Amino acid sequence: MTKTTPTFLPLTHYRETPEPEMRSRALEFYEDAKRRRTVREYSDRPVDRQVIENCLRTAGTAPSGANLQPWHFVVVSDAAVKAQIRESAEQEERAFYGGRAPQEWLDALAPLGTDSQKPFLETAPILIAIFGETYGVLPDGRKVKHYYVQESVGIATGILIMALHHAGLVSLTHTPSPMRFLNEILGRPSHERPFLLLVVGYPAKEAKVPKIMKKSLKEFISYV
Ligand code: IYR
Repeated sequence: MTKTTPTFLPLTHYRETPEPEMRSRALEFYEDAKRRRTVREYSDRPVDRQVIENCLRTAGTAPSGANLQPWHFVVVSDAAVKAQIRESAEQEERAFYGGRAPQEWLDALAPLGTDSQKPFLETAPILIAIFGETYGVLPDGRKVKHYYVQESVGIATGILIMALHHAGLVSLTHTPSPMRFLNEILGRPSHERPFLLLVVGYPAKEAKVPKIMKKSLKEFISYV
């Protein structure tokens, strides 16, 4: 057992925002966030690697259980690897849409118009496979247990989605199930669990999105 004594630093990076500015910033951020749409039709236009890396740096600022940062992101742009991922994902999706999914689930998905075909897995320039690490491995090989992996990776992924949107890209959270094939294709160890596959790029010229609604505030908050 090793116990590290904490070191504290002054909170020099905090900037106080005057309330009127705070109000406009909050509103402007919301106005921008609500323009974001999940996109399933992609252009093959390449995206700048520096942009992707800065968005990933942003994701890496996420809070996490004991600050252990239990995530790993694989940035896939290789056409052959994307083709392999598409092949495996569509195999699972055919099973899902062809009987594995209960009717209730299929009914819930109906407004999105999805099916087992996932051409975007090849068309989009970038797939980011996001893994949650159940434990970390120190340079000497010792294992360090991770905590709140799902929560931590979920938060990092949410921040990544907003960073990509902020940069001017679109994305799709794709979760073929099961997703273990990602470990094999991408050579990741089995203590890394695939969390989701984020499809990233520019929308196709004629991209369409389903007509769906977000809940209004009063439907999802309450005060005490
Ligand atoms: N993974 C399938 C099904 C699917 C499930 C949910 I929950 C969605 O929000 C969307 C799709 C697919 O990608 O088609």
